[in-house]
Order: sequence, then C-alpha cells, then structure tokens
Amino acid sequence: MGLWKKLGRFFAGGAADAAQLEAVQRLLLEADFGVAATNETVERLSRAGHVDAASLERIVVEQLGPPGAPLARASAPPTIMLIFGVNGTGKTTSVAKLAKRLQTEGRTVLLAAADTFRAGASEQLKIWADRLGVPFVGATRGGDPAAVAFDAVEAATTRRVESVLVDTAGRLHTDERLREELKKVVRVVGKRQPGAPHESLLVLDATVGQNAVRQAEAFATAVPLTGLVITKLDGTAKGGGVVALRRAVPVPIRFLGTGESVEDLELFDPVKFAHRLVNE
Ligand SMILES: Nc1nc2c(ncn2[C@@H]2O[C@H](COP(=O)(O)OP(=O)(O)O)[C@@H](O)[C@H]2O)c(=O)[nH]1
Ligand SMILES: [Mg+2]
Repeated sequence: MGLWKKLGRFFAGGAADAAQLEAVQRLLLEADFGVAATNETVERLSRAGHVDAASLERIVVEQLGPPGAPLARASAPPTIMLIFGVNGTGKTTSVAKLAKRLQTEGRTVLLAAADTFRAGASEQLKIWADRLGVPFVGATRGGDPAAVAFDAVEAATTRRVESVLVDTAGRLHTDERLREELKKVVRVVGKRQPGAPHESLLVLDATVGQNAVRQAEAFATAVPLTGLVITKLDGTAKGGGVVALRRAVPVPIRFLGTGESVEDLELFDPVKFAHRLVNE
C-alpha cells in the first residue's frame, strides 16, 4: 500500500497540524526512511503548512536525487566496471542483469569472477556467462582478485570485447582485509587501463533496512563509487529504505533490481519511484 493511503487511515490531508505531522513522521519511520530523511520531510511539510500527496511526492523525488545515468562507455575500450557488495545482496545476479543490458545496447561483454573467497562463486558467474553467451575469466579459490581483474582486462583487450564486468568478493563489509583487497582491484585495473574503473557500482539489498545503510557507508569510504544498484525491490513494501540509502552516501542510484530473472533490472527513475511509493 502507498504511503498516502496508509496516511489516510489517520487523516484526509489538508492543513498541517501537529497531530498530522506526527502521523507522517511515524509512517515514514515505519517505511524505513530513517531519521534524517523523515525529519527533513516533516519539516518541509510543516513549513509548507499543508500535507498532501503531491507535496510528499515532490519532497521524495528531491531526496532520491537524479535519474539513473546509463552505463559508462570508455573513449578507449574496454570499459571496466567493478561490482561491489556484501554476499547475498544480489551482486552476481546484478552482474548478469547488467551484462544483459549491455548486450541489449549492442555492446560486447566479458564477465570476470574476482570473488576468490566464496566457494562456488566463480562457477555461479560462469553459468550466467554461458547462458548469456559471453566470454568469462574465472578465479581460483584463494587466488588474488586483483590478478583476476587484470587478466580480465587483458583478455578483453586481446579479444576486442568492449566492456568488462567484474564480480568482486564481499564477505564482510567491516573486514579490513577485504577493504585492502578491493582497493587493490581498483588500483590494478587503473594502472592497466587509463581511466579505469569507469564504473564502480555498489549492490545493496533493499530488504535489510539500516543494515544496507551501514554497508553503503562502509563501501563508500573504501572505494570511490559511481553508483548504487538497489536489489529486491519486488520483495519489499519498504521502498522508503531507498531514500535512506541515497541520503547515507553521496552516490547516485543507477539501477533497481526487481526480481530474480536477468531482465529484472530498471534504470532508476526517481519520479516513477516516488509516485509508486506514495500513491500505489
Ligand atoms: N527477489 C529478488 N531476488 C533477487 C534479486 N537480485 C538477486 N536476487 C536473489 O538473491 C539471491 C542472492 O543473489 P546473488 O546474486 O547470488 O548474491 P551475491 O551473493 O551478492 O552474489 C539469489 O537467490 C538471487 O536470485 C532481486 O532483485 N529480487
Ligand atoms: Mg555472488
């Protein structure tokens, strides 16, 4: 149910009195907006002196930031895209979805499995590569992720593949060794290919609330990010968490994951998203 309909249980809209603002506040907190975005929204409604669906929607659109920009294209190929995130967030699935999107744009893709930590991680990505019919660079368990990323850039250059998607490891976002490992991946591809990485996307699971906010903060301080991919929006009524995420890190939302199939990826549209959140 949209926020506005839920709000309708408390009042019908109109002049913003203290009770109404309190109802809005409760509702936004319940919807995972987080304290900062909730307070800002309530303040703005209070200042406007009026609580209605259109105002709420407008405020949310602004909080969500710009529409998702399409994937970068390097002037000198290959374009290198690194995908970060904690295990289970939908990182590998998102890599496959992004590969599919690149193919739809007529671009050639190579997938690289730089998750050398998790058993079966490389095999899982290999299955996607076979399904999509794209070349694959795998990892050996316990191997060096930066070496895999380097090999992937080499392979793409030799084979004239335009874009490389690198699936990285994400066991624990608080793990200092992981931070160093990810920094090294960034450093190594940057040395091999000027301007790389051209994208560094962080995958976050919309269903885990404040946990995703902490992950976003931790990754954003470890590596420079170019965007967020927020997954599992099909499985949550708490779309407000997306507002909290965007607020936690100054990184634009680029794509939304809306299901388990390879087609279930949308370019982020803040107007559409806010409308759904508030009105549907
Ligand atoms: N419902 C839903 N499930 C998703 C989405 N993205 C990924 N998943 C599922 O989440 C689980 C973990 O995905 P995976 O890509 O292996 O995560 P990783 O460990 O981060 O690489 C799998 O069962 C996926 O099918 C999504 O947008 N919606
Ligand atoms: Mg994975």
